[in-house]
Amino acid sequence: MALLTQDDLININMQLQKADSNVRKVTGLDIKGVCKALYGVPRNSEKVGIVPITSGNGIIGNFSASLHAITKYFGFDSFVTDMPDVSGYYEAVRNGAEIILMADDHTFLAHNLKNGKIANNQPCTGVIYAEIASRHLKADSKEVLVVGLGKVGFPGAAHLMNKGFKVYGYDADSVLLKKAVSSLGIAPFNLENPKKFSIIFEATPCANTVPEAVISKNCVLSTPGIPCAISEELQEKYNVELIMEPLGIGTASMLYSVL
Ligand code: NAI
Ligand code: 2YC
Ligand code: MG
Repeated sequence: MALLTQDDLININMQLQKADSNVRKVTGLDIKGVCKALYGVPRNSEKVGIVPITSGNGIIGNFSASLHAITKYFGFDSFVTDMPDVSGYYEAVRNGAEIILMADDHTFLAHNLKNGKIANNQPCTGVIYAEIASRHLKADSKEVLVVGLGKVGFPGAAHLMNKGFKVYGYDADSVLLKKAVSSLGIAPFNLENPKKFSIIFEATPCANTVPEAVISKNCVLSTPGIPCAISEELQEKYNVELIMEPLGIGTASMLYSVL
């Protein structure tokens, strides 16, 4: 399980504003607009209770504070409970939370107590980063390369297939690649016989997973993956539009999906 670090989350507001500006440039919509396109326009904005969780590796510095800043950035009334875990959950409900946000080392969820809807960060992140990539205004075709077909990448690839894109996929784990080919109908991408793409979606916990041979000028690389999938040098050389942010875009997708 690739966990965030306190350093990944430094100045989340600045990271979110920069990412929002890049999303607008690439798609013509801001992150909120992409969420509305995916999930519909919300009738109201629920009160969000953020509950720190101490299990496993424990509290991650800046995590709850980042969720507080992210929920406010997207216009939600939110608070972080004083207590963690069960006591924090009780405190959140007693203080009027309608949506609970909390994460252990394996699952980061949003649960709407009013309508019963529940969201998991991994598929919600894959879907929104894939949606952003699919809305690249200057894409030269409907072909997309997906690198990483795990808990985030597989749902993202499925979303792109559902939108009628020609999906080429690659994963270092051949079992996962075979599963995505057989269940989604994606084309296995052969790194030995590369081609250029104007839309790339990456979701791996490794650096340098996107080879230069597949990068076209002004392409969009939409990647929740940490660390970044390409070097700054390649990003500059091909003027790559990079959509990358450690927590906020995925959290927005979770919240809108349970409204
Ligand atoms: P996962 O472990 O389920 O999937 C990662 C996949 O990448 C695996 O199938 C693995 O075989 C593949 N992979 C690893 N190295 C590769 C390489 N060199 N080339 C091709 N494939 C390779 O992990 P998960 O949960 O899908 O997360 C992926 C990344 O996204 C992690 O870095 C995680 O921290 C990050 N993440 C970021 C979020 C955000 O909001 N920015 C939210 C959730 C996850
Ligand atoms: O501070 C806390 O409440 C911790 N229990 C939070 C643990 C989050 C662990 N998950 C992750 O770091 C990644 C994030 C990208 C979101 C999903 N998994
Ligand atoms: Mg994100």
